[in-house]
Amino acid sequence: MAARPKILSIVLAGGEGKRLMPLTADRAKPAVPFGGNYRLIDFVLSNLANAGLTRVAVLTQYKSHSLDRHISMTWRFSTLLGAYVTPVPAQQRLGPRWYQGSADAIYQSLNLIRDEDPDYVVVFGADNIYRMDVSQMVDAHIDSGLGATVAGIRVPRKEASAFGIIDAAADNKIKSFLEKPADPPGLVDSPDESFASMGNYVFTRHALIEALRADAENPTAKHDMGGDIVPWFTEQGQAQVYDFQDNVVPGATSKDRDYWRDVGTIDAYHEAHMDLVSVDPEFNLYNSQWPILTNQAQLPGAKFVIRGKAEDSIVNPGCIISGGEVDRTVLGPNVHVDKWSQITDSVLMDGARVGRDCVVRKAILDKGVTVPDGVQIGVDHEHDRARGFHVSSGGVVVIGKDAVVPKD
Ligand code: ADQ
Repeated sequence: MAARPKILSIVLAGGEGKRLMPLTADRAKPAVPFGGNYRLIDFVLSNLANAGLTRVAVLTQYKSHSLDRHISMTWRFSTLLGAYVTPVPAQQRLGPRWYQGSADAIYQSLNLIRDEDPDYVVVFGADNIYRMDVSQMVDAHIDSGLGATVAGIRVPRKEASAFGIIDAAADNKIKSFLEKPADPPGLVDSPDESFASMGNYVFTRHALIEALRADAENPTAKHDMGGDIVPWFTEQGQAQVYDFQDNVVPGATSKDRDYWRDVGTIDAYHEAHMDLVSVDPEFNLYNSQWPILTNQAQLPGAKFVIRGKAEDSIVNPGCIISGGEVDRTVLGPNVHVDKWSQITDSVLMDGARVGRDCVVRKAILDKGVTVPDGVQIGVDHEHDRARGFHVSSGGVVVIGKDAVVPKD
């Protein structure tokens, strides 16, 4: 039997996530809580782990403390089989500079590739919500014999300028790749859609090293995976696309099998939460055949007293709904909602406290936010702005970590 190829996975987790402020005010974007008890990075790490890819380096840079802590407390594989997830902070190994871009992050970490000596390198982003059996993409890469494989998905053309856009031949070979074009081309068979890069790649090791060296020596490069490395492989005729539609994950529903969201903005982040809560959800967190894994706190079950109720909502352990009403909302662990309060279309993170007679509408309350009795949030956006809350273009009100909202 031929030896199995060795694979090292690198997760790019150094993104600043400016558009998610204030949720990223003191944590890296991949550490932003999601879905009540997860962090964004748990989705990619679960996809790798469930696919059997268990040698994983997570490159961190920006405000990485809570990310490092989460990874080291949660992602502990058995070392007996050489499995690991290790956070690798920027170390200035090649001189006194932080990572200039995502490609430079890998270039500055080439020692990891030398040490692990893999045949193939999987490079995935850390900020997306989806399920994917990464091993199927690796197999497609190995079969192609090419240097690079880019995961691709159809997205609405009107949103496509946020992505790398792929034009592929019938045999999946990438003919052109435009990173975030102002006027993205539509697909021939579907002009209102474009074929976007998911920011997930598989490389043959020696080809990746060659591309990173060429990039490091190029004075005009931005040292970006999408902006420089994928176009380099495309020019060499060495890049193919892997269509996400071809990926089959056990237990996926007909609704969520193609689900992939970039939650880079407050509105997208809020919308992705709403995708979790309906009866027949757009994204089903309850697929036990491809579990999304995380670190669960030791807490008692959620409790509902004095006619407190929650509908179309996710309520985590430790919550107490004491007389309040919660609708279309995700409550993280240890949230309390008091009498006569109404919470709708919202996300309340770990430890948030809502007093009596409050209204919270279409809002995101970061960890530990306190809402005193009688306060309204998301009812009058002028008032929300005047109190210093962020209001997104889609009308989502965000209150930063540990804030105590002033009494009206
Ligand atoms: P963006 O998401 O805009 O586009 P980027 O900001 O580079 O690209 O983020 C990609 C990943 O790299 C994220 O997980 C981020 O955390 C991480 N990252 C960013 N800068 C980093 C750094 N200096 N060090 C370490 N990690 C870093 C990319 C592609 C597009 C594609 C979209 C899909 O460039 O082609 O369409 O992802 O979301």
